[in-house]
Amino acid sequence: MAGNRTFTMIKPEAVENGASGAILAKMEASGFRIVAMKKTRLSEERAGVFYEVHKERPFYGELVEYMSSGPIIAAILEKDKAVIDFRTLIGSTDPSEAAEGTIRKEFAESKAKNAVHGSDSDENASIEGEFFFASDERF
Ligand code: IDP
Ligand code: MG
Repeated sequence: MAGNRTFTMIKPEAVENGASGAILAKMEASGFRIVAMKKTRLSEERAGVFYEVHKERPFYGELVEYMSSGPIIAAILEKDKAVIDFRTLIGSTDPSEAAEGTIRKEFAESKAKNAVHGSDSDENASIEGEFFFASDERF
């Protein structure tokens, strides 16, 4: 995956609240093209592997439990400077610190239940995309 792709998930509480359509519309309206997308549910084990980089953080157990608590929507997105521009679009991890107009400002409930995931580097975008999608699921 080149530097023009990122990976996102719409997290369980946003899917449950019926916000997926509005969130995806905001992504597309901001110039991100959907390369791959699926609705799925992470087992606790798979959520643990996905977030393994955070294993030593105090919120790891809570994060794994939450991310496996219900279905999510996973997607690969494409745009110039995808990783950095998408982080700008979603806003700060804690929605109380997120800028006006960002997805987390509008849709997140809390620092833990913060509506969306966005990759933090080109390398992780590639790893995370491969965690969910085969090459024949990308268009
Ligand atoms: P990011 O999603 O903005 O990149 P990270 O620091 O990578 O933030 O944390 C991954 C996820 O872990 C966050 O999106 C959030 O769901 C959860 N998280 C981060 N910090 C906390 C915290 O202090 N308490 C509870 N959950 C947290
Ligand atoms: Mg992160």
